[in-house]
Amino acid sequence: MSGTKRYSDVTKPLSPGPSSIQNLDLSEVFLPTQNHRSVEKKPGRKRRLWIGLGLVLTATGLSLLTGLLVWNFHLRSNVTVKRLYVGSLGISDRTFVKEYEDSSSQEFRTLADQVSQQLKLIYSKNSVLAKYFRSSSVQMFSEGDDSAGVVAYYQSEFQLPVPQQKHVDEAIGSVEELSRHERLLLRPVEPLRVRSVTSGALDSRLSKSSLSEREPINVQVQTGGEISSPGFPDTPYPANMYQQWRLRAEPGHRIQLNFHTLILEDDCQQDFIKIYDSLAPIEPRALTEQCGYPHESLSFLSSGHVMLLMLVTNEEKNFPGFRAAYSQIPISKGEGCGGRLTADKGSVSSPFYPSNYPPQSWCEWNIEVSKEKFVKVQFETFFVGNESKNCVGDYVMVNEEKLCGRTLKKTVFTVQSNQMTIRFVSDASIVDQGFSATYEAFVPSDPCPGRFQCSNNICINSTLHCDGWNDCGDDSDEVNCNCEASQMKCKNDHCKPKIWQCDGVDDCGDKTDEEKCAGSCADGEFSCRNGRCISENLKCNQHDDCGDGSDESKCAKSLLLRCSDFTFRCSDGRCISKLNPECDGEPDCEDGSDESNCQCGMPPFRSSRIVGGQTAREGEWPWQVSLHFDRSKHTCGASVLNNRWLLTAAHCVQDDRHIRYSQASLWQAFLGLHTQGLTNEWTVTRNIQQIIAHPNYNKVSFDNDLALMKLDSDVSLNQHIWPICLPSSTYDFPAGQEAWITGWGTTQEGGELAKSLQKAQVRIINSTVCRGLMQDQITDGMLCAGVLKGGVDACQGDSGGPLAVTNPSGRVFQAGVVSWGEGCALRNKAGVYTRVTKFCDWIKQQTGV
Ligand code: 4AZ
Repeated sequence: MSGTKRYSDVTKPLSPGPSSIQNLDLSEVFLPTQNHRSVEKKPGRKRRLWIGLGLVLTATGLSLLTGLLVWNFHLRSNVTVKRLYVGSLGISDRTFVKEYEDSSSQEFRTLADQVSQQLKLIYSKNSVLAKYFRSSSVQMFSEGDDSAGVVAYYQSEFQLPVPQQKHVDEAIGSVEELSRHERLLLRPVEPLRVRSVTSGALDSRLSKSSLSEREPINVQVQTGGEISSPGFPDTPYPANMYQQWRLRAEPGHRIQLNFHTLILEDDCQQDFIKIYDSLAPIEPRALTEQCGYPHESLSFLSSGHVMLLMLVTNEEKNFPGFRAAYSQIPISKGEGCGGRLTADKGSVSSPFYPSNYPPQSWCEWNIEVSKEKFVKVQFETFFVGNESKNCVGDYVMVNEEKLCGRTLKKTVFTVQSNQMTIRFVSDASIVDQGFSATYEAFVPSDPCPGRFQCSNNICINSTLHCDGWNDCGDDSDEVNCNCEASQMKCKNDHCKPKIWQCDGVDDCGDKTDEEKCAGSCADGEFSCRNGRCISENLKCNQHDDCGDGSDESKCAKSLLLRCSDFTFRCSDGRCISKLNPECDGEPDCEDGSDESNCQCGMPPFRSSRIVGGQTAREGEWPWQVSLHFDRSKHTCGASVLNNRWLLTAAHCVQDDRHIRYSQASLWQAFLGLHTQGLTNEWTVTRNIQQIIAHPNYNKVSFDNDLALMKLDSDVSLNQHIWPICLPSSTYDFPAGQEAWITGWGTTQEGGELAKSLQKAQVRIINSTVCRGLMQDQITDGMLCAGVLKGGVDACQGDSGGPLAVTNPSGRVFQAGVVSWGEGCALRNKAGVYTRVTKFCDWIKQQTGV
């Protein structure tokens, strides 16, 4: 099989050539100038001469421009370009023989010839295609999906005028339809029974003349294995190249391709991978395109027994590349997709969830619950195709309602009957992660037995009703409440815990909980971070009225300011007023230093026990580390700072009377781990070479509870092992902000360690409020977070792990290190964390991170 050729958009200038600009007849365009002059007032002689000269020049310019436009139009409409279309043609009345794999065999050439003639005949049925078609060549054959038949992969060349490109693309698109109706096309030579034809224009980025195409790599998938980009993991991938991996499984199977690592340049115009549900890069069969460091599920499935992976790189900035594992899965009839469900409660999800669903899937679940009940379904996650009016492409159908897009406005759907049909359909291209949902039967008179029903039909625990939190998502659990003694009533009738009053966070939503506070600013005033009050009108006026830049920190434009504790310092030493400018996707410093060093904090998956938490998804927290002591069990958590350094708590590495916790050689770090005791291909274990506990760690107060661990050798970063971003010392984590804690700590005080990594959401708590809650034990180096109504917290064994906050551009920063607390998850108690921003300089000094 020969590889695909280079695809130059060869331009063929017909007439006129560029020299004809000079040949344009300019004489008549001078006329208006002369006419014009005759109606003018009489200026002086010299002035007249200048005006005349000016007019002549203007007219010449105009005529040249007109000439150019005419020439350009004329030329463009006559220039023809070569356009290549890649396609596949299924033949049902041939049986695949080994010789078809050898392009020099007689059998290959005979069938290739027949296919080319067949294509010519197909194109001849369409006037547009017939006019511009030049030739076809067959690149390879594969066996048909169900072992019967043969699939030919070909390339057809068309020579067409530029303006016709769109029409030809459309006509090519219609070939699929055309061939569907006319099965026996070839006459007078031996006819081929054509089962299907699919084709599309070649991706234009493959036409760059600088690209060097490598020999395609053929991969037999049967026994499973791994593929990786050239040079991985030791050197970056080569520049300017185009490599194909052609994966083939046994007929009757599909291929699963799981990326362990995928790190390319951010710009898909430069470097990218593309996966096709075919052996050739046929655009209507493209499943995905990826570049940068993707955050989505990187597990892909084909519909049949072939798949193509393509890597294209350009000359600059080469990154590590990828490593992916492949395997084959038998295609069975049911495949766990669809069926009859008769239980009163259950769950459904798209095929292979949380992997991306395969193309051309069709599943139908028929739910039938007890006669006197109705059914409701709640979607937990929903990533199904693009949102469009009629959901063309991939969709979910709940009874007659079609759903598509990448989150739903409504998540609960109810039917007033005991039957519900859920259908999932995916088309032939571009796949996504799919959906997961739970369904439940309910008695019509009591839709949420024992629970509270929100206006959006979600049922929540009754204890969450009127607790100050918007648990329904539409606030319906927080309206019309009778406030308890421990709560205050906001003007908008919401009840909020009294301890949230005057904590600097607008908990009510109408600021009533922040009014009439000692030292608070009056109405119409802005409260600066340094405590000053200034008029609201002075905000964002390009002047530092607060004196700490905070009145200019959330404005469209950032100011260059005198440096203070609240201003970000660029590498060039200058300070800017924008709050948290680092890694927010916008260069703010003149030297761009706020956006350098930003290859951190991107979790690979979009996220939809610790106490009160839930099991994390595998790979969701790639910076989370499990520290094992004395080769026994999990003892503390830590976070990945780079390929050599971890951050943990100093109290984890303090000797006690019997045990030398400070001895590096007794510790082991597990990176990329999800379940304790279950290491897999993603997990990396390292011994610890060095431990640096903070020199001012205070055993009594837990002040400065921070330590660094150096691994005994570098780890290679990948989708399962990735550093979290360290904030600069001026980074602001305001009270009320949502944060995540993760770890394998006990799921209740004095309980058992968790087996799988747990995650839980907490909120940053104002330090003044926290001092009140924690008997004044909170120092400037500590940060409080938690859920004051109780039930959610870090606990024993979570120590050393990160308190993580996502910035608006999706990067995750480490706000704290799990340090201490009074018990775990108690009501009106906070979890206490080491405040990372206080220790940036120390960390940098010790590790260079
Ligand atoms: C611990 O012992 C621990 N509730 C960590 C955090 C908290 C309590 C205990 C916070 O590692």
